[in-house]
Amino acid sequence: MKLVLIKPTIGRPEHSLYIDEARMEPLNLGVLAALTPADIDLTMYDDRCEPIPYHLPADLVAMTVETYTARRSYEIADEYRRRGVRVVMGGVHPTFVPEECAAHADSLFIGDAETGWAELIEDAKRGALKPMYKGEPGRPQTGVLTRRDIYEGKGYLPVSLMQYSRGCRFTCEFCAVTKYFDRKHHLRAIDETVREIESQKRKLVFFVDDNIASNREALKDLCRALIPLRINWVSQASLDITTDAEAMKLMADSGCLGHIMGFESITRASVKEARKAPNMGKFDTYETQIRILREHGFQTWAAFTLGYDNDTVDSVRATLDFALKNRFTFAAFNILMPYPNTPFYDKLTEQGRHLYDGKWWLHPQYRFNDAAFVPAQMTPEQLTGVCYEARKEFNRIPSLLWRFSDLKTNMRTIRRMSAFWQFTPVFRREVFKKHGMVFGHFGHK
Ligand code: B12
Ligand code: SF4
Repeated sequence: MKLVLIKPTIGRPEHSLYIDEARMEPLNLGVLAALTPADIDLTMYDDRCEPIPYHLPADLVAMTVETYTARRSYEIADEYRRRGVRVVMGGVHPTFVPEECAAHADSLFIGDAETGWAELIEDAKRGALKPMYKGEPGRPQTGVLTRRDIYEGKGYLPVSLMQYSRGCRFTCEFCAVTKYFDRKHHLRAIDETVREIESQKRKLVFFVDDNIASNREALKDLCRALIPLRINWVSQASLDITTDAEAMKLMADSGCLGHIMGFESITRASVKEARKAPNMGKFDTYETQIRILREHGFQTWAAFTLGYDNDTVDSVRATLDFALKNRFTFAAFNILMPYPNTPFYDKLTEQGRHLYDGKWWLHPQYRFNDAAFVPAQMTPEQLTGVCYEARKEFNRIPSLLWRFSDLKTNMRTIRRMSAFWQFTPVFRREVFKKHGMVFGHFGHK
């Protein structure tokens, strides 16, 4: 049986083609490949950087689908199915809105693939696919190493993606992770995580854990195991970890360069509205947390979500000033987005504040980075505009140089300097390329 794995792209700019220069290895497809029995002939296509060769033989197509890539996924699936090829979809979007995806797939996979994928493959071989399979969210990759051979030649950023844990104990209102993992945090065995690092050549690792700081003791155990490996690593961590001096030191000692950290908002009222518990401790507009991060030399990617009921055009501009003042290595000025099956989505439904019929990801008029709901103190256009303005200002060349010249973080060591120049300009370019993108390749239809 010939199995084709596909990572769909989001879409394309209004009048040109699009290649995602910041593309990273699709870990879920490497895991899926590893879980696939050895007698299956498999290939992976990444729609972010190569055309899908529909004409080549395929018996089963398996796609990973997020809300942002749903529209494009349906286009690809429809084309394969028109040619008589069976399609299965899995990932966060099919798990949350199966009824929508079912119209474009022969079979859906709900939840994590570790349990259930082998059964699906067996059924596919016999020509007896069931309409739906369910895998329980749980420990990542028990006994399985990611198949990295499928990434070769695809031009991914030079960083190896892997996972130590899944899920998060917090319940932020906008986050899709809480419902998916039901607030549970699942750990991969440390020796298997170490084996995964040793099984590949790169010395820079991105642990794509939803929140690597969700279980502090487990994080410390990981750091202790990483120290002898002499790698550098980055991940995603909640800000409350700065209150744990031992964890901070262990992270620094084990080669951590920094994290993507959800600051979300610089006003306490909005942090409360977001139910962002890890940011709610002593609220001195993050002065203490940022000081501690800087003392450890962390290169922080600050993530903001903008458009809370307390937010105004001026508060978004103040967020930009805050990000520049603190010279973050990178900052994402994301508009608060209603992802399906989140408490934020349900709140907007109750309040009748959705735009684009509540399905922005399918709407032909919706463009990447547009507000998809009616904010309380701005028009949707104002929110879209001021967030774009913040991205533009933050990414101006003088701002890039100002951020780089921080002796405590980006200029602290040669390794950090090179990490800054290797990644920040690419992310910066993508911000502009992605802005206003049409979803799918035939977005106007
Ligand atoms: C790492 C990561 C990133 C990386 C991307 C890395 C890469 N390879 O490109 C970075 C930081 C760049 C990123 C960017 C963004 N991300 Co992101 N990201 C993640 C994160 C934390 C982990 C994903 C991961 O690799 N997990 C490890 C793999 C092994 O697990 P998995 O993907 O869940 O796959 C398992 C199952 O879902 C299932 N499965 C998945 N696909 C399939 C397919 C089949 C056929 C089957 C059978 C099973 C199956 O089996 C897998 C193994 O168990 C997730 C959170 C999450 N838990 O999903 C958010 C997440 C996917 N991201 C999200 C978002 C919103 C974004 C952004 C849009 C943010 C922004 N505003 O810019 C961007 C753009 C995304 C894009 N499509 O271009 C949201 C998506 C919400 C949604 N409803 O779709 C998530 C869920 C985070 C959240 N808190 O809500 N992201
Ligand atoms: S801390 Fe991060 S991963 Fe955890 S629920 Fe909040 S946004 Fe999601």
